[in-house]
Amino acid sequence: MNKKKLVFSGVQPTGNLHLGNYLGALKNFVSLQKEMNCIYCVVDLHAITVFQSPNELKNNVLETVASFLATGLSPDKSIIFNQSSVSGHAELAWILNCVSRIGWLNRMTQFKDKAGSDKEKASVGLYIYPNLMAADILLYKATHVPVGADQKQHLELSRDIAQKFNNDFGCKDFFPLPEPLISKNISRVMSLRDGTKKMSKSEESDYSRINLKDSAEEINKKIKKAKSDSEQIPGDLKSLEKKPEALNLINIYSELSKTSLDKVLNEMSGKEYSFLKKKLTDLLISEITPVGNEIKKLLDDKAHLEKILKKGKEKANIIAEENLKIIREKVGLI
Ligand code: AQP
Repeated sequence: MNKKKLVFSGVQPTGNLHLGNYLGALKNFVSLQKEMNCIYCVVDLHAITVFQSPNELKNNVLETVASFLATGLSPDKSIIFNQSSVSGHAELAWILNCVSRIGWLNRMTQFKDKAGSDKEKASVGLYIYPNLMAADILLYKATHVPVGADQKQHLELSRDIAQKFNNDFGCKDFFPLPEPLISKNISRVMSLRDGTKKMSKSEESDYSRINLKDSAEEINKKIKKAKSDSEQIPGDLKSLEKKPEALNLINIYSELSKTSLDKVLNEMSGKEYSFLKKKLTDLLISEITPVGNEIKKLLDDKAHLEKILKKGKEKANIIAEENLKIIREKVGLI
């Protein structure tokens, strides 16, 4: 195991995890735990930047842990815990709020997307969310962060914050500049209804996404209803690029079948989208439904999930406190 490299990533407990979270993040998490020390966090403090019903939030935290385990994360190999249980995240976030610049946050596109047209009514937490994300990563001095492409901008901000901290406090190389690990093939899974928007938990229509807990019947229905194209499948990528929903289906198929995009287009060229949809449905059912069944099984034993969080919290807290002690000294806090 490479001890120098440390992976950190988080997932918000904001509802059912979906195919985007699975292909963009979770699958990467699992393969990384074989090679590096990894810390995976259920980021509940991020979730509350948009109002969450308290009871639902508690359940969603446990469901996110169950999803981690069902996709193959192991508490013996990785540290698995929830963000609010290690108070160092909030403490470092405050310090970094004072390092990060308003101009930097003003450029964050996720805030613009999530706050919508009435930005005055968005929570302050939603605005400074990227500073908390920087704190999550830097608290452990993580070197690598597996994320979907949607988080690339936030990660660049984390690097800027790390660099400014190192400069401001005269401690070159204290915080490593974290590297994003973004899946090369499919970094952004798009909505099944609108190929220009990413697949998301908070999108109103359940038909826009494949949830990890969807039954075979639901997957079948959603793929049948997914927007595609009335023309036949083209043989070249250029023509597909003008049809984002069709391209999204092909991309998902290519990823799940572990076949290059060129090969898939060769195979599918001239065929109707119904042909692709049938094959994609079969692949999704065989890969996703076992994960969903495992999540449901794990949720039957909530005490076990809570125990995993508690153990993870203890391990995470040791690293966090060790680093925070030095950070406080560097900033001049007694
Ligand atoms: N559509 C996606 N394609 C690829 N990767 C994705 N991720 C999320 N959606 C896609 C990646 O999954 C990890 C966890 O994301 P998150 O749940 O913490 O937050 P998010 O990116 O805001 O995801 P959602 O589904 O859109 O949640 P809501 O609707 O609650 O905001 C991240 O690594 C993310 O990149």
